[in-house]
Amino acid sequence: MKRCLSGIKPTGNLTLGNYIGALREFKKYQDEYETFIFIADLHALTLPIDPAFLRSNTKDIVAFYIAAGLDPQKSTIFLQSDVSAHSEINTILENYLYMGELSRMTQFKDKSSKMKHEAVGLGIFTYPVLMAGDILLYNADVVPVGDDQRQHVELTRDLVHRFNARYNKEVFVMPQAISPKVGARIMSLSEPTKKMSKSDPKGDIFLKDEPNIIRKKIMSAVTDTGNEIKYDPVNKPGISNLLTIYAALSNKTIEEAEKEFEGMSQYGTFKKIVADKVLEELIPFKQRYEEVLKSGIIDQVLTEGAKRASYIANKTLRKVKKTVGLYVHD
Ligand code: AQP
Repeated sequence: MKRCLSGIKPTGNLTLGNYIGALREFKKYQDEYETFIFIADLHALTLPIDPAFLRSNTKDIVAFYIAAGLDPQKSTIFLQSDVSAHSEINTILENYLYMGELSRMTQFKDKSSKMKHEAVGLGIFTYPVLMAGDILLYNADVVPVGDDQRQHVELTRDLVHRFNARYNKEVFVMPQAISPKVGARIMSLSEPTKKMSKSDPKGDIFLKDEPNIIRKKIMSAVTDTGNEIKYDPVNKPGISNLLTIYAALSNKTIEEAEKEFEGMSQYGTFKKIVADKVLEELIPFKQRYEEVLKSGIIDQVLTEGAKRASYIANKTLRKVKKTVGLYVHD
């Protein structure tokens, strides 16, 4: 059976972007692939974060995974920090990626440009190495991600070519990034030329927001001065973003969604329909999330998940150690 792996880092409250670009997609794979979905908690340390928030947000994400339809019997749900092989393989793989390529990563450039040079942690620079290890430990064939993470999966592919060629054998499986056709990059509602992001929240819809807040945010989303509901990300980024959200949640193409609003000349009416669609999806989702939290199953899911994930990850780690010449003994 082919493998699927993905994760979310608990850096902030999850957004509608995380939901449409990633979370909502995961359950589609669990019947066809052996699926590993983790909480990238070590990655969350790459930016300053309050320890109590990190802990509670980690639990929240497990509950969100289950609420989004991941079945812990079918999918392995685990914490990155519970599987020490992630840190171990990171130490090895650091030697196979280069400073030049890491410094060209968009996420590193974006995040580090907002910090004082002296305060840019090493972890944010080497983030793609840890992420490559996450993927390669499980020999993942497919990696469902939103647009912003595709570059890191591409770098992992470069690493696989480099590593397998150096040792002249297929040590690692070549992973493939897959993103939803509609909604791989949801933009901020207040600055629709910027990605909706959980660690830099501007114009975000949070999955934990109350329905009245979500409606208010959508009704006050930035749009342009025209009145046509048309997909035109350059000239109408706000309307295009709302149209994308609507299309993604309705399982429609952008063209189908556009057709639905043909002739409508009131942005207010359009926004109300988008808000209804978002709430139709998020209200029951949040109820399921609350039920999961109440059910008290989270620790058990993570304990089981860590066992299953460690077994696979340690097997790969052992193979990698042998390949590079480390002395592996029983
Ligand atoms: N705006 C978005 N639209 C579509 N997909 C998105 N994703 C993130 N933002 C959007 C996808 O969500 C998954 C989890 O993301 P992550 O935790 O690995 O962090 P990220 O990609 O860096 O996303 P954020 O929310 O912007 O987090 P921070 O602010 O911590 O960096 C990924 O598959 C991502 O593509």
